[in-house]
Formats: sequence, structure tokens, C-alpha cells
Amino acid sequence: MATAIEKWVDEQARLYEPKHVYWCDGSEGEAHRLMEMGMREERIGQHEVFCELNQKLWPKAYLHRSHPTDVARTEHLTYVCHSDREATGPTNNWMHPREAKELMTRLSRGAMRGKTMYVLPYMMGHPDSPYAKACVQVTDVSYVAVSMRIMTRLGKPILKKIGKSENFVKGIHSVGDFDPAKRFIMHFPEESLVWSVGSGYGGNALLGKKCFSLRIASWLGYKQGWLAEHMVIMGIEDLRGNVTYITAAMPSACGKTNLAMLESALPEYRVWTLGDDIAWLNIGPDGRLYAINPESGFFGVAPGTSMKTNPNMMRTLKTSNFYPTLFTNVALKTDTNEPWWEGLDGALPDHLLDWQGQPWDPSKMTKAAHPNSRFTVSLHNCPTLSPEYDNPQGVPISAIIMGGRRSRLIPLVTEAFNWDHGVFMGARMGSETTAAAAGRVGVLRRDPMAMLPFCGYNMGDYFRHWINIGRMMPRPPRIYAMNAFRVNERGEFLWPGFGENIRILKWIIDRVNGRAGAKETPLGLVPSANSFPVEGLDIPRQNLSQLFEVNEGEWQEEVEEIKNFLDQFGHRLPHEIRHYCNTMAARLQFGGRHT
Ligand code: OXD
Ligand code: MN
Repeated sequence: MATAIEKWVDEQARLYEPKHVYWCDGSEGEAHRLMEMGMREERIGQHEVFCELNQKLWPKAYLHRSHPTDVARTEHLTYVCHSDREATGPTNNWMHPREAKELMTRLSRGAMRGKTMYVLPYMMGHPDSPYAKACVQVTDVSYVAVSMRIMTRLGKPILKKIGKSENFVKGIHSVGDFDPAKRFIMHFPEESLVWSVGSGYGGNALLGKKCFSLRIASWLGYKQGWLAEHMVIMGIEDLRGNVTYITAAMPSACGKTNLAMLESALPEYRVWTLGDDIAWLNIGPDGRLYAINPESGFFGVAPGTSMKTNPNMMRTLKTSNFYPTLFTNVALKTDTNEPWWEGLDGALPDHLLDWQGQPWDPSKMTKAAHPNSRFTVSLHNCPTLSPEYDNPQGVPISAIIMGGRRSRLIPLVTEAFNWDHGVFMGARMGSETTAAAAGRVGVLRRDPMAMLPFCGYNMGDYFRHWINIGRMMPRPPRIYAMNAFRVNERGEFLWPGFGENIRILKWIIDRVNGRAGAKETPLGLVPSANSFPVEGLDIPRQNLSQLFEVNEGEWQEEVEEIKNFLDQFGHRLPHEIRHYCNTMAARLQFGGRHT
């Protein structure tokens, strides 16, 4: 008798009418077959799906050029379809599930004619983890199949694990004809189903990533008592071998990947990487918060990545293991057949093709690599991968960082007075937008916990859920706000960032262990004089005072904006959040201490 998966795949095949249905098994032979399909048979517009890059210098590396309109997440085309509109909340697009399915069925009928439908059985999280989830995605493009093999634990054993059960997360994906007018990314949290058409871009098409592991999983976490977050997971080891694990939420393209594998500027610390994008946080049997990374790869932003900014990522990209490494929409150095992007080490090459494969003319002042060009690479290539990465129980978290890209106002690091205040700090987060999502770059938007585009339910309920999770732990992790992007009057960064960010982490670890002082401000606790580690730091001393400055006069507009943003959640906004918002506003205006 057919299993629930087989029946479901059959249903998709009847709708999409592919020429072949191919069940991926995760094997080495298959890796070769999929690359061959992408290099010789499938095309996107005028390009083949994959081109081989210089294998001597970049082992197992391939270039992928996307459809020109398909280069970033499309938040305006992304919907969260709860049957109750209120459950979706004011920050997500909503469509009734019935209407959404009718629309998607219309767009999908016969859309895989002449193509192969790849069936991808995969696991988010280690298969032995009590927190992992089994999933199946269908797709019609080898780029997505290969990417999912890198980003998830994919293969035959997962099919066995699911067996006859109906309990698997479903993902339906087809690139269609890439027409932006027919592009939709639909989420059905009540059925653990994602349905995406018209885009092959990572965040829209690798359905285990943002769509399931954040949007759907955040809803599952709400129902089941855990958190799915847009966070780095890392361990920081001191000379005695003690490792402190932390997570850090930051919006897209704000340095999460660089932070996750930073090369420490302080010789007494080394960093272990567990994840650069998504953390699932569960309360363990001992009442502490444990993090697992559901993914098994990096889907990172290429421009700006170099030996200076992220040497460990450069090593990761040049290492080879079982999996290929994909470069999407980078430029091509034609003399040597190598990938290239703005910010890469070395001189500007003489001959480049731009991200669309056209000869690049430097005098035209355009970028050769797309600003959101990406690499997709296995975590197992990473020299700083933590030995705990595969621990099914996850790692215990001592501190949570909420970061963002703010040129003004927000200090380098601030400690929350307590858990609830930390939730408010997360809720008031703002960040200047980047190229990771379609739309204007560099404008400020509120982005609570860096989850604005990824929270699969009403964010008012999400804040309440965070507060409740804190109540369930006898000693919850401390919460910190971080901003490495503050600038001076001339627009120059005040903080060097990258490897020097270890100093922020050191202060946090010292605070967690009761070894560093802090002083109170209306925003929270900032380092007291001499408690922030500056030995060997080469920046003007006045930068440090500017980095920690809370300039009350400048905050009025910000406070108004935060209040307006939070007001949209109405009665669903927890009173604890409103309380901390009001006290912050009053203290910025009139002074006084934290209550
Ligand atoms: C990502 C994103 O790709 O946040 O991680 O856009
Ligand atoms: Mn992300």
C-alpha cells in the first residue's frame, strides 16, 4: 500500500504533470547526476543552471546565474495563510487558505510539463534530536535540489524515518516561468505546508530554510512551547577550555555569518561555529535554554567576504568535502574561471563577466557581482565548526544578543535589566534595510528580533510567547542589544567590527560570570568605565565614549516611532512590553532609575 508521502507526491505529480519524478537519495552518485542535469539539460533563460568553476583553486565550486528578476526574497509576495486573519497579524500578508490554494493550484497546473520533478526527503535538525523535524519538498529545478542537499540533512534514511506516518512537513516548489506577476510564497501553518511558485531564490525556494524553519516553525514553537529564531549560534572558548554558548539575532546581511565564525582579535578566546542563520530554542530537562541549528549549510552573502572580514569563510569556500559549493550571481573572472565579488581580496581583475554573464565595464559604475550574490556551502567545510554541532540535545545558551544596523542612537552593547526588558529590547529593534530583500536599501525599519519577515503568526502573540518562555526558566539567559554600525559626524564607522567583535562577546561573558561592571542608562546597562576590554584596540579613545553614548535629546523621534510600531498590535501587545516602553520614554525625557 502506498505511504502517505507516496500519495502526496502522486498528487503533486498529477497537478504539475512532470515528465519524470526523481526521488533523491542523498548519494554521491546522485550528486554527480544532479550537477550533470544542471550543466547539460536544464536552463534558466539563456544560461545553463550550473557552470563549473576552476576546480584547482575552488574545489567542487559551480556558478549559478539566476533569472534577472529573481535575486532576493520578495516579502510583498510572501503570505501567511491562517484561517483566522488575526492569527497572521498586522506585519504579514494574509490570504484565506482556501483562496490561496485555489490561486496556487491555477498557477501550478501542468507547470512541470517536460521537466523533472525532484522529490527531496530531508530533516531539519539531527535525525536523533528530539527537536528535529522530518520534511519532504518537491521542486522542478536542479539548483534547488543541489542546494537542499547542502543546506539540510537529505536522503533515503529520512524516508525510512517517516515511514507510513503522515507527520511530515510539506513543501511544494516550482519555478514556473519566473514571471514576477505569478510569483507567490504561501505558508499554511495549520497544515505545516509551504507552497512556492515563480522563484528559485534561496529564501523563496529552499523551503526548509526561512519558510519552514522560521515561519512555520515559529508557529509550531508557539503551540508547543519553544522558539524558532533568526539567530547565529556560537561557542566562545577561553584558555581554560570553558565554552560559553550564545545566540545572536540580526536582520539579513548585517554580519551574522561573519560573527558566527569570527577570528578572535583577543588571543585568549577562540570561536566555535554552530550556525549562522537559524536557531531552534527549547527548554531542556535541566531548565536551561538549548539551541540547535536545524540547517547543515551556509547560504551567505558574497560581497564583502574576504580574508580580512571573514577568513574562516574564505577557508570554508576553498575546502572540499562530499558536497559541492554553489556561487549564485557573483561575477566571473574569465582569465582564470574563478568567482569574484566586490570586496574580495586582491586587485580588481582585468576581465570580468558581471552576474548576468555580460562583459563588465568598470567605467559604468555598476556592481559586477549582484549585491545579494550568495554562496551555498556545507557547514562541514568550516574549520571552526563546533564539535557540538551534531549534539542532538543542542548547546546550553548563556546569553542572547539582539543586533541591528543602526548608524545612530544605539550603543555598541547594552544589557537588559531582566528577561522581560530584554524582550522589549528585541521588540523595539530597528535596522537599516539591505539587499537581501527586494526593495529600497538603507532605510530604517522596525525588525523585532530580526523576525519581521519570518514570524509566522501575530507578532503581539509572539512577544507574549517570548515572555512566557522566560517564565519557564529558573535562570533564563541574559539578553543584550548590540550595534556595530554606529557612525560619527563624518559618516565613518566608530567600531572596527569583524574580529574585534570578540571584545563585545568578552564583556558579555564577563557579565554573565559576574566579572564586569555596568552602568545604568535609560536603555539598559552599558559597560562601566574600564570594564570594556580595550587592550590593544587601535581606535581613537573618543570613539569609545561615542559608541556608548545615550543622547537623550536625539531619542524623541525614535520613541514615537517605537510606540507607533507597537501600537499596531493593540490588545495583543503584552503589558510588560508597554511598561518597559513607557519607562524608557519617561527616563529619556525626565531621567530616573529603572523600575
Ligand atoms: C538569509 C536572509 O538569506 O535572511 O539568510 O535573507
Ligand atoms: Mn537570514
